[in-house]
Amino acid sequence: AATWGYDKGNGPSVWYKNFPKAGGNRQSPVNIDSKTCKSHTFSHPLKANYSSEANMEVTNNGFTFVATIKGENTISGGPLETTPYKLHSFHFHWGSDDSHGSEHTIDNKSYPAELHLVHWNYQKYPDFAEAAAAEDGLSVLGILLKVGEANPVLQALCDAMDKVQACDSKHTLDQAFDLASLVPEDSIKFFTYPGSLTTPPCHESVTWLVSKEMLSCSKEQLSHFRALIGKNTAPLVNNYRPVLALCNRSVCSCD
Ligand code: BO1
Ligand code: ZN
Repeated sequence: AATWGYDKGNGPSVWYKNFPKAGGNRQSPVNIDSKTCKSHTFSHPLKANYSSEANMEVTNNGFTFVATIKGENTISGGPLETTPYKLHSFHFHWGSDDSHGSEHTIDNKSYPAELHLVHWNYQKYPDFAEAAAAEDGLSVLGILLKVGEANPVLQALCDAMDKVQACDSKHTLDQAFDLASLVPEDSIKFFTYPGSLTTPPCHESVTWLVSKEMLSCSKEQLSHFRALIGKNTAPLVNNYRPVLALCNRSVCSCD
């Protein structure tokens, strides 16, 4: 049996038994209280320097839908200052209906899904796995999905999801994927706090960046996420970790 998952016997509430870091005090996700977080102005604006990815490979690994990135795409500014972090992969978390599915919540409100663009401090840690365990190793840009208009950039991914409905299947996109259209143009307005991987081993290695701008996604598009099959032949849904205590941390609001 899998050592972790999102089911009753192996879900977030018991992860700490096999992955003790999950019981730490720098864990993610958290609720972001937009009214009480402190505003902060960093010296450099947060900017993603993304381009288009040819032959992007996507996988249904039974836990999520993940795209692995070969090209050089970086993010810097904000709490990362002038250190570029390189895009390694992106994936999503989602629910079984529109009322839940995001990992972060804003003012205690959940959204139907959340995109995670995972970057690593590649100049300091050439190996991603090493970065994933280092306190300044990773920075994840989280973008909440809200129900609304169908999103053309997400549609390319929804079409790719249909090719990897089976657990542990892969597909290579035959059209270049425009990574830049996933993220807000120019400077990104965001919340930031120090946190962790939201899945085991829950390393406390992530500078979290949660975009204030959301992506819109139609109900029809969300149905493609929920049609993916998970490890146990059941639909892959509710692959999110509920929020954890902020403990001795604060969230900064940055425009
Ligand atoms: S997330 O963005 O916090 N949901 C997140 C969670 C896990 C990973 C990246 C981002 N990556 C994991 C890999 C594992 C590996 C671990 C440590 O990093 O999926 O295979 O063991 O390197
Ligand atoms: Zn994630």
